[in-house]
Amino acid sequence: MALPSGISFSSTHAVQLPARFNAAVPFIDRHLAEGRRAKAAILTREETVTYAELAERVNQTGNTLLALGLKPGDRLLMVVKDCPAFFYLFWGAIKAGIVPVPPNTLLRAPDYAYMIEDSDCGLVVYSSEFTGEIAPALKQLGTKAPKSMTVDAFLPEVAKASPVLEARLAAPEDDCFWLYSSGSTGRPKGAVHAQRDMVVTSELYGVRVLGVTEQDICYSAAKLFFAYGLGNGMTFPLWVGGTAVLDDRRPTPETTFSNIETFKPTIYYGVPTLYAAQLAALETSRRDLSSLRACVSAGEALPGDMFRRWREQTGTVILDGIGSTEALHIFIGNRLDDFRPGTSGKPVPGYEVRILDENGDPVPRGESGRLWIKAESAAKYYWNKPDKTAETMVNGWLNTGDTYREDADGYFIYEGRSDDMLKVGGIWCSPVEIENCLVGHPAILEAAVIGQADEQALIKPKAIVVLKQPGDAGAALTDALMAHCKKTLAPYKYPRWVEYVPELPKTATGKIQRFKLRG
Ligand code: 3UK
Repeated sequence: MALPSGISFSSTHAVQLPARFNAAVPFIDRHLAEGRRAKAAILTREETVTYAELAERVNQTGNTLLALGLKPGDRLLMVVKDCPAFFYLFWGAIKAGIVPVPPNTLLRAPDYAYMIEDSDCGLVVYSSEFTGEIAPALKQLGTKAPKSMTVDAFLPEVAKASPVLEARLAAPEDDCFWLYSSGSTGRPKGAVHAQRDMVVTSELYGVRVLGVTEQDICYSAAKLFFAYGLGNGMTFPLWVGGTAVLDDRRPTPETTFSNIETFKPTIYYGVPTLYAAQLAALETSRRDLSSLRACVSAGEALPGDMFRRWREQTGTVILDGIGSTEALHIFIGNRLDDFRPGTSGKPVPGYEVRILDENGDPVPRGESGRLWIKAESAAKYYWNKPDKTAETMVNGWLNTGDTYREDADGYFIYEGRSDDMLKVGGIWCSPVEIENCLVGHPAILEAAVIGQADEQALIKPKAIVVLKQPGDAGAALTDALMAHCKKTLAPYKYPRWVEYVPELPKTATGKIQRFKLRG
């Protein structure tokens, strides 16, 4: 399909955009002029939203946000489940020049209190399911709390608003939306993305690697708040005039297979943990996955064995690719016509990649080093975090924090994080945060958390703890510690194993040496 008018890519895959631009025009409005008014943009178990309806809701939402007092440049924190209102809020804000910030919806009140304050947002809109975490976050902020509304209270206002909204034009490099990214220490960082970034990921990875077209029905088990899900389940289909399938439930083998059977998507996007559970389910029941032309995996490395078992069971390949919140989407990936199981594939055209040693020099091919990338879709900076920005974004290059090696044929092989961060089910997990939670339990003196492979070769947190009373060790305490973490932290962060030890290895300055425990 032709690119939207005024947008082109050079022979080196560099994007050219109009000097005055708003991303909502090519992703939303263009489809009306191109004859897709009656075409389904979104399918859910409850409703179908056409492109005409989507464009109208987006305009009404932009007008509602402006009427609520938000001004261009203000932030909208949207803690919204996967449903059409996510699209309305995200694009309505962007079209009106307001900056949407969709955080992870699995977090806890203190995380939201931090993000509300850090983003200095003018409004919080949240799905009523998350009231239990958002209400205490707002309460904790007292008089500093911004205005807030549930989606249920917001939508009737949208229905009353004018369906006409002029897009607020900006430079392609101007701030457009943020995504929070978490680090091993310290608070989550707001990665600030520009107007042009979604154009770059949708065209370079969506169209040129996956070959997404207007005929595709895209279904992402990874949620929209995740940069991965945002591309898979929203920007890629909207870029080509295709269709997105949304489901607000927690993805399980049952929900994902039943969605594939009902909506017949052509592309399915998952994470390794879910593929492992789906493979286990396929051993006992047959499911009809014949609509799929491709499956994609990201978030953590996909074990080669899972690639082979999935292909045997379903006849489709799983294209593993590495992306990040900062890069917005996948920058090294396998392709339908060029893949190697157990690797992340090859650089996506338009992305430059380098593997460097500790001195910043390129390593010889085959040797491992730190992966740096140069991306036109890269976040410009972290909000309010100049030190983190300077550490991660250097002369237009992005430090991924990953250790990689390039094999003799140019496939990139993931070798682990350069720091202690864990990827659990594709989502960041800070060992320090889990350790702090464990130490909050009355029985615990000290704790260290490391990643350990489960029986599927996927990484899960393991706690190694020193007790105040060594005699307390046992299955009952292990259960209590797991329950304590599930209740205090986002539930996926709880330790799956607890080992009791008399002491932890530490540096002279008292820092726990997690690498010694990894053994
Ligand atoms: C790790 C992988 C091995 C790696 C993401 C696709 O995961 C995404 O973004 P995050 O910011 O995390 C980034 C980090 O996750 N990782 C991601 N994919 C892989 N490691 N193999 C993989 N295939 O440490 C990376 O630095 O949460 C993934 C698209 C958009 C994304 N934001």
